[in-house]
Amino acid sequence: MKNYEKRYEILRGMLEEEGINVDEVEKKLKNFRIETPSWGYGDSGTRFAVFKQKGSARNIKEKLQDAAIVHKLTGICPTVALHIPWDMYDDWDELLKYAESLGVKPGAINPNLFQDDDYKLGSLTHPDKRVREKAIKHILDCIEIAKKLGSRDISLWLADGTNHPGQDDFRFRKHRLEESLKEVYSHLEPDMRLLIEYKFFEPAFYHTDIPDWGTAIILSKKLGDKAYVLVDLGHHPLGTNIEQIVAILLDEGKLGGFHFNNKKYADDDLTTGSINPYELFLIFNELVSAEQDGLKMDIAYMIDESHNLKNKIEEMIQSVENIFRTYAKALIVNRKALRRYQEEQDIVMAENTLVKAFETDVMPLIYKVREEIGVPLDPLKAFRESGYMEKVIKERG
Ligand code: LRH
Ligand code: MN
Ligand code: MN
Repeated sequence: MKNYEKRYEILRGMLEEEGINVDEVEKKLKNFRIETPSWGYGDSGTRFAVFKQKGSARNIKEKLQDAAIVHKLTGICPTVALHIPWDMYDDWDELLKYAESLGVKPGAINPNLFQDDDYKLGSLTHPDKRVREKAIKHILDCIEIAKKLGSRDISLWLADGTNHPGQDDFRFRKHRLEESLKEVYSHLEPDMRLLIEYKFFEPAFYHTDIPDWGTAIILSKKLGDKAYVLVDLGHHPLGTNIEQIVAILLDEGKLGGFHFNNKKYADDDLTTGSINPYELFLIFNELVSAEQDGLKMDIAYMIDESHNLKNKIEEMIQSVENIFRTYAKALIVNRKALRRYQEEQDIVMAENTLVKAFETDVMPLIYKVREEIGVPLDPLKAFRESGYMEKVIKERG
């Protein structure tokens, strides 16, 4: 890897032969940013147990420290999503300064409307107005926190739903949701955005109030220009064509962001790209294609994972690597050839054009970019050699 130059020259030559502007690809890679989640650095678990790891972050400051080392080693993760009240703090100005001193900043603010007994039957959709008002108030508090921290996005996921047919009225709940969201939306600052995250099941097992992208886009269209849809890769039924959803949302100008992770069965929150890397590639293929076609888009690329077995910081770096590498692969798709094969209805060659990019080893491009932005060529190795984990295990006990 140290002498990657030869591999780089060969790859560059091959890509240029295909008419791909390698300087442009490298520029795009340098500008790419991924947000990591505070909750990915703390101890988490399954429904059955929480597994504690030595040295894992115990509070928001320690989570920011871990996010900062990920950014230092990768160069592309300068912001950290916060979850409120998990990351509640009494002096936001001080926290912001602390984050900046580490070289990172708070990113999306995620209101938590799923861990209070009051929300057993719903939050923004709850039959009781008093509970709905409490949920709205929590989101408004989050908007205030976002203002203090300079965060633009409020990322909203609701656990609302029912477990039993007949438990509540679908349409009434929809009306309550629309009314509550309207109230929240009216408090956004002009440059703020509301990202509406859908999920088809869990924790409710009969119906969920925002089960899919269709419901999320209807809500965001009714609300207005500051409301967008957030796609969490783990939130679909098995077999769903996520890349098509991405394409439709892009075409409608309503894709606001991603929660990256990977699933095998349910909302598994596993390492991004670890179970179905080709799906991740096809998603990025839609993003790059839309961008090259000049579509207006402003997308928050965020990771939403809980790391239970692997070392949390290592799994975060691994996820960032997988996302970055997959983006690079999508950037080298020969789009002119693809379009031509589509027009000629040459299905085999059209498909092979995608597969060729997916199977190309793009690491030399990534090494080049890393060298130029001054980060280690191999962030995971650098992390293991840094002594960071040993240090925090001592400090955090
Ligand atoms: C729900 C979800 C949502 C939450 C996060 C912790 O499954 O994806 O984004 O905020 O997990
Ligand atoms: Mn999510
Ligand atoms: Mn999830």
